[in-house]
Parts: sequence; C-alpha cells; structure tokens
Amino acid sequence: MKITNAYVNITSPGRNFVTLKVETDEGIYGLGDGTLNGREMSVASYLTEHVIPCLIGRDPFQTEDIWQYLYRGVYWRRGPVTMSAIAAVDVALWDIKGKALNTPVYNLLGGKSRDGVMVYCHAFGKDTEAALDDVAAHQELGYRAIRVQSGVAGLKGTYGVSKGGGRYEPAERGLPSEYEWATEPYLRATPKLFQKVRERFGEDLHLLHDCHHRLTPIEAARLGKELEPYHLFWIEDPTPAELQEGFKLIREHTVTPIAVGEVLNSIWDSHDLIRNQWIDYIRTTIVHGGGLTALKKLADFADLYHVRTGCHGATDLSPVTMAAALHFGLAIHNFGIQEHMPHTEETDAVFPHAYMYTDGYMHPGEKPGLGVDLDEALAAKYPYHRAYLPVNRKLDGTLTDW
Ligand code: KDG
Ligand code: MG
Repeated sequence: MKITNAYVNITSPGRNFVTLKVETDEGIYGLGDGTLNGREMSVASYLTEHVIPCLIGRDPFQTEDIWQYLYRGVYWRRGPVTMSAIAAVDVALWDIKGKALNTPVYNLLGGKSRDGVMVYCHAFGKDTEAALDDVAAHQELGYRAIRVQSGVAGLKGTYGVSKGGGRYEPAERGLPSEYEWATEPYLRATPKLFQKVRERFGEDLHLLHDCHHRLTPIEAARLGKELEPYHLFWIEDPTPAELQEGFKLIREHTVTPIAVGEVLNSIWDSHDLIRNQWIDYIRTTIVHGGGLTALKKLADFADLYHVRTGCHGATDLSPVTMAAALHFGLAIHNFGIQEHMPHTEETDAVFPHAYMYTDGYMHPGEKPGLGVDLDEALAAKYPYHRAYLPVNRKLDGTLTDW
C-alpha cells in the first residue's frame, strides 16, 4: 500500500479543528487531528508546506519509521506545532492500518484491557451553590467522576466557568479576552467548595479539580494539604510544569494526587516528573504529544513508576483525537481516566463517529480503524474563525498564567 495524497481540512463548527486526511492507492484513507487551540493555522501550514510532500509514496503501515522520519529526521524537534503535526500523520496512519486489517485500532495497541473507558465530566458554577447543582445534573447523567470548578468571589471570571452560564469553551472568537486573577481568595474558597461537595454527594463520587497552572509550588502544596479530607481523584496543573522539580516541593507536603501534562508535548517534558514519582497521572494528549506511537511509549514509561494516564479531552481536541484516546484508553494497562467534554451537535455532525457514552464510561466502538469520519461537505459550511484562549492578569495588571 502507498500514500497517494494528503490534505488538511480546516472547519469551525462552533470552534476550529484542523484535520489531516491521508489517502492511499487502495482507496483506504485515514484521519488525524492536528488542532492546536488558538494556533491552528501554524499546524495546518506545517503539514501542508513541510510534511505532506514527504509522505507521498510511503507505505502507511510503517508507523514507527514515518514517526522517526518526522521527529528525528527533521533536526528541529518537539514543541506543540511540530508534535501536533506529527500526531496528525501518525493517527491517520493507525486509522488506515486498522481499516486495512479490518479491526478497531485498540486491537493494534494490545487489545482490550477493560470493558469501557471511565471518563470525567466538567461541572461548574458562578458560585458554590451553582457548582453543586451542576454536579447533581452530571451525576444524573451517570458520571462517576466529576471535575468541579467554581467562580471566585471578587473575581470577574475564571478558568472553567462560562461567562453567561451556557457551555464553557476554552477559546473565543476575536482577540484574546482578559481575565483577572488573585490567588488568596481562590485558595480560601476551594477547600470550602469541596467540603460542600462531599457533604452533599458523599464519598463515592470521584472528584477532580483543575488549578490551570495558577499557583506557585508552595501555594499548590497548601491547597493539596487542605483538600486532603475530601479525597480528590486529582488536582490538575497545580503549577506550570516547565520547572519539573517544582513538583517535588508539592509532593513533599501533600498526598492529594497530582495530574499534569496537557501542555506537554514529548516524553522529555515529563521525564523527571515521572521518574521521580512527583505526579500520579500524565495528561499529555495524543494530538499534542506526537500521536499514538509516542503516547504508547510515554504510557509504558509511566507504568514503570505507577503513573497512570488521564488524557486531556477538552472540546478543542477534535472527535478524531477523542476516538484515538478511547482506543488507547481501552488498550493500555495503566489507563487512569479520560476527560470528556462533549462536543457541540454541529461538531458531532461534521465528525460522525462510532464512539459512545454510557453510564460514566465511553467505548470507541467496533468499526475498523478509529471509527470516525469527516463530512467534508458539511465541514465546508463552517469556515475558520481566528480564536484565542484568554489571557490573565493579577489585580495590579501583571500578566500571569491562564
Ligand atoms: O486549549 C486549552 C484547553 O484545552 C484547556 O484550557 C482545557 O485545561 C483544560 C482541561 O483540563 O480541559
Ligand atoms: Mg486542564
């Protein structure tokens, strides 16, 4: 089998998605997601200008060699743009391989290790009461694991809480909006929020919380310690992860489990975090981490250190990544949990898929390959719109982490 053609599709059914379609001489094609939220066109151009010309004529079954060609063979390694482009190719090739062998991708990754992939959803509210009601609504939908985010009194808005009360989207069309941040009220409010959640919902529900990179290590240590009575499944991104040894300090002070990795792109970004056992869950995604070929190696490395996966699954990761993540999560041994932030109906229509949600678990379905398609005629009705993640400033105007 040979690759005969490949091209990038950009569509915006509510938010932007970059999809690579790889075609072969046997009529089988594969899809890969290359979406990088707020920087979509950089991956699209990397693929079109630099990667696609090198793919034509290659054997799509050579997932390992093509991965090495695009990573090791390029001289410039790593980074979100490069790794998302590599992921788009890699996932499309696994899709082709599954279709050609007439089997779901999970069978190529080791076969089923479990019956379903436990997912967590997002509950949020402008204040504690609204957040608690949203937890109740999600529990009704069968979720066994719920991430809880709340507005902070005195701040105009914060990560994970939608402005108008509708769906939360990580990026917004137009130029970046600006939010404000103050650590102290957040640190005071968050343990009280989880105390209330436990009081109302008991001990059985898995509870998660995303700090979204806003704390210093010592602040994160305080939060983790104060959350201990409420037995969280994890706190996520407590501090920016560029300084991997920052997590040592957090770890020395708290037994609240820690999840990191949605902004990491290579195994080297979490090498120290994992080998020193400073984290419990690695959240690197298939799209931003270089594809299934790379994620399998990362998961196997993490397994040696009792670190499990908890892959990023926000709406800016397309249904192609969701499908890949579910095949991956069904197959690998050290799967932990998968984030599930449902896409809009428009997005689901553009990307018809076999994966499904039932009672707190998801399953990739039994279709050969990934089991996800792209309706290009429908996609063409939703042209690209420039969009950005917000920026964040402290109350005195200093730019800080979003
Ligand atoms: O593009 C960034 C978003 O995906 C991110 O802000 C969402 O932190 C996030 C999460 O955990 O889903
Ligand atoms: Mg996050």
